[in-house]
Amino acid sequence: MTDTKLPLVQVPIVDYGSAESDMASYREDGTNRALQLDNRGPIRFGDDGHLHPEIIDAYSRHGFYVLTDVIDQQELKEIEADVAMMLDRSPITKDAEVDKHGNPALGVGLEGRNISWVRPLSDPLGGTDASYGRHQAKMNEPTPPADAPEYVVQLFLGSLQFSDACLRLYGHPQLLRVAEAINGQDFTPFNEAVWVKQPGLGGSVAWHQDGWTHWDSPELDDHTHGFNFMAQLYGCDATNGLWVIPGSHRVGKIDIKAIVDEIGSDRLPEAVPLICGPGDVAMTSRQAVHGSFANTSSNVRVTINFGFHRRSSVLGIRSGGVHNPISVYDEDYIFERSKAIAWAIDARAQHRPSEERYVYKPFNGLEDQYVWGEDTKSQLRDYNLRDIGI
Ligand SMILES: O=C(O)CCC(=O)C(=O)O
Repeated sequence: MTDTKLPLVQVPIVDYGSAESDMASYREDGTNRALQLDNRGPIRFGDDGHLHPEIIDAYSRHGFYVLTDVIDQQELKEIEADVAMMLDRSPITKDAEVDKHGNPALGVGLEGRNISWVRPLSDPLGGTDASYGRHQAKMNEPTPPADAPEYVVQLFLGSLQFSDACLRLYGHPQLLRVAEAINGQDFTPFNEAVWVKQPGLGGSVAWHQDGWTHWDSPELDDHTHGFNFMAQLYGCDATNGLWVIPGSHRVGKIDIKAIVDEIGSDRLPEAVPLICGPGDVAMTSRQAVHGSFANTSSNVRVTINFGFHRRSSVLGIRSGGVHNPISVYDEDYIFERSKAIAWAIDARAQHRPSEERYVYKPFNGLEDQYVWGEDTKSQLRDYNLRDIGI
């Protein structure tokens, strides 16, 4: 079991039953193939200060990259403490208004979506129409342990309003330089979330590609629908982590259901798992086919997700309906939502004064107006109603 300070429900660990031996070989094979790819290593910049072209090239070819050792021990501890607090303050059960201490629960009274629950080891989305039907095929659902709770927390949305540590990570100067290299100096936010895949309980996320707006655009390229950073608190592997089909972000919209029907299982043969240690940060194209299996391992996986877009992919687009209400993403909408980046940079600079501070071009010269503090915190309330989903 991962050494964790998180308040987690303890249950006996179950496996995939009759599919377990196939799952075990699939995991082993996928892990070997993942580790042979040339898409992992520390963040490197060239002499010109730009992200090293080998990283851009490997990310562009595979649709994901594992940036190793990005987050130091101190920052991991701060993130862990905040995630522990968020779990501790979660509603005592789905739909409850109070936490286990009888206090008003985290997220109660907010308008935006903030906590997502799942039945243990289930796949709530595969084969449904949810999110424009992007989760096309149902995943195999192992039988949960007899004493499992009815629902477990799986996802916190709009997480920057709950966690200063996540906000500070969002302002990480080297990660923001990576975002700039992929999406340009005027990159925009997408959304932020914290995934908690609980040991022996966490549900699956059916195979999908994230975007829905630009698949038929003549300008569609490797980076059109943006990417997510996926920072790992404890690391992840083939049992509890995300799987990705390398190169699948380059070939347009894929008929995942047809593949699953043809092979007769959810073990997509070309997919590989993200193999990460604590403090590694994967970046994954939203266009790549990705998904995760139910967590039948004894290790919790906590991923701090935060995504970014190229401005030209979102400016003037009318979209939403998955992460945010349908809206026109005009200059004002994007500026308002991008304030979170400006506050994150300032929060980080105050907390780590000796670190270089990232200069975010759309707010260059406005830094004095976006100072993080107790009074600005309230401005993040429900900020995710303005997520920029495409
Ligand atoms: O982390 C996971 O298991 C799922 C993440 C995912 O599907 C996403 O961020 O789009």
